[in-house]
Parts: sequence; C-alpha cells; structure tokens
Amino acid sequence: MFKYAVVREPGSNFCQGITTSELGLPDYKKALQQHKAYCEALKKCGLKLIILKPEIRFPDGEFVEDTAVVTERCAVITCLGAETRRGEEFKIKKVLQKFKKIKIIKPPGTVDGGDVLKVGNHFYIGLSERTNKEGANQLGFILAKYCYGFKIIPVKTILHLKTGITYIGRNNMVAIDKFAKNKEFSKFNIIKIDKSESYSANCLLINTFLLIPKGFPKTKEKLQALGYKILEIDMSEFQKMDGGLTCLSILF
Ligand code: CIR
Repeated sequence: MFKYAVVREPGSNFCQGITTSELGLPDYKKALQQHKAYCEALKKCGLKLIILKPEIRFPDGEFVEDTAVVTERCAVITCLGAETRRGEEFKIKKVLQKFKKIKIIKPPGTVDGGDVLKVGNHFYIGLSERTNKEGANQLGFILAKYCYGFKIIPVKTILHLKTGITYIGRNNMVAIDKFAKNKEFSKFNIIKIDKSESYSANCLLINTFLLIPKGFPKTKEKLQALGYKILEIDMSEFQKMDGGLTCLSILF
C-alpha cells in the first residue's frame, strides 16, 4: 500500500517544456485545474500529499516521476536524460531523504523514472533516448544490492517504457502492441490497448483504485470488465507535453 505522494504544481511557463506531441499549446489554467483534480484523486486513494511549488527554471518540473525511483528499501535519485531538466531532482532528494536511504545515478549514466516499471520485487528498466545503458546498469546494480531483480528492455519510438506499458496489479499489464508481443512480458495477462487509444497504456494503480486517463472508452471498458475501481482523470493538457498519469507523482 502507498502512503505518500510527492507532486509538483505546474509552473506558469510549463508550455515551454519538452514535447514531441503535435496537439498544440497547453492551457495553463486548465492544467492547474487538472493537476488539482489529480491531487484530489490521490487523496481519495488514501495518500498524504507532499506538494512542491513550481520552479520557473524547470518547465517540465511537474513530471516528478522522472527524478527518482522509490522502492520499499531505498530511493534512487536519477540523472535526467534531458539536460534542460537536470536539477529538478534537488528538491525531490530533500524530500525523499526524510523517508528513505538515498542512492544516486551518476553521469555519464542517465535514467528517467518513466523508464522504470516495478512489478513486486522486479524492475523492468527501459533503454530509451532518456535512459542510457550506463544509467540502466547503475540503477540495476543498486537495485540488485537491495535484493531486487531487474531486466533491461529496449524502448524505441516512444518516450519512456511506461509510455507504452504499465503494471496494474493482479498480474495484469496494460500495453501497446509492441510490448504486448514482447516475450519478456509473456507471463503477464496483457490488456492490449487499441492503436487509437495508445496514450491510455499509461495507467496508475494506487491501492484499491485504478487511475486511467479520461477519453479512452475502449480501454475503460476492458478495465471495468476486469472489476477495477476506476477513477478517470482528464490529462489533456499534460498529454500535450508528453506526460502521462504516472509522470505526475512519486508514490511510496
Ligand atoms: C519530457 O519530455 O521530459 C516531459 N515533457 C515529459 C515527461 C514525461 N514523463 C514521463 O513520462 N515519466
């Protein structure tokens, strides 16, 4: 069970963050409302929130997930793959060190938390444009020291591993076609996401609730049929900046 979530409000210049999406400029007011609704959903799941203020020098700062990998036994502060985002992790480290033993990914290693998929005591680490081999290995060795297993998974064509696949408990993975076919994940029940709804492969299980992005009816129907208690969250403004549900919080 998770008890805490670290989140950061989006700053007024968050539309200056990195994006590859062609969905247009996000609306700041709407993003703030959506962020508030996201925080309310986390509270509904029983979490205590640690809410950080935006820092203007980090327009991508609300995507806190990328800055740390938190486990039961330690927290690993990452070295972000995008140079413009380096430094976002300072405040996160200050918060996490009150709760966890801290380990650090060192350059030239880079890791984004969005590439790290935890399933119980095992971690899948995506090798992407943001997470390099050196970073993935550093993270793997740290995790192994704490008795976790890990496996490195190549990620191409999408931003992060969890952009395309997330674990939602009960041996269920929600995945886009590319990962649904990957034999590394063949031991899971795969809920395959329709091509037209690929953004909804990023779901977030928090205790007894499953958060899914709003506006993806095919995914919703499949997950409802499996008996999940679903909270639908409007993510339109964060989607425009390539962010998904998992990106907006660090849970532990
Ligand atoms: C970036 O490109 O770094 C941000 N605009 C989006 C980061 C999304 N984070 C995530 O998927 N974990």
